[in-house]
Amino acid sequence: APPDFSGTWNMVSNENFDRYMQSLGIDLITRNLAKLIKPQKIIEQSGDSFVIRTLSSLRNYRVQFTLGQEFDEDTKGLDNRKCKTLVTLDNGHLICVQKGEKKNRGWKHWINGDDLHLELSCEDQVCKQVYRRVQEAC
Ligand code: 1AG
Repeated sequence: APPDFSGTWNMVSNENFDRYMQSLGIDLITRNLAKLIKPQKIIEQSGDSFVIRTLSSLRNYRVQFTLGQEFDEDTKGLDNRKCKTLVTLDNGHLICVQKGEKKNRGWKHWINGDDLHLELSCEDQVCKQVYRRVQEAC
């Protein structure tokens, strides 16, 4: 059965985020603030439909999509670019391609045990993040 990404996830590690942000043209002051924060992901999945919210003290970001349906993404509050974005599910991996000004841009999410993995790519940079599931009270 395909994984259910739904839940609340807290960042536990973040590798090469600075160079990923550099490849998106994020200024030094913003990068230095962004490096310090540990965002939370809140994912709501129902069938092929997803809402992913990335929450932090610095910025919040929300994206909503249906698997296999390209949409217009505006990375408002991040690098403020427009992309034609497509997300598909391949062997348990959510694969996102963000077509636009930046080459080789996209991300991948997958689950391993209680960990949600995220690889963010832009040009020749790959940022690797891990989030851990927040257990809900019963
Ligand atoms: C995302 O995750 C959004 C994740 O698409 C944002 C990742 C990197 C941010 C890109 C550029 C940085 C620009 C400004 C820095 C300011 C804040 C950094 C903290 C960002 C929190 C919102 C992929 C997927 C679905 O989970 O969106």
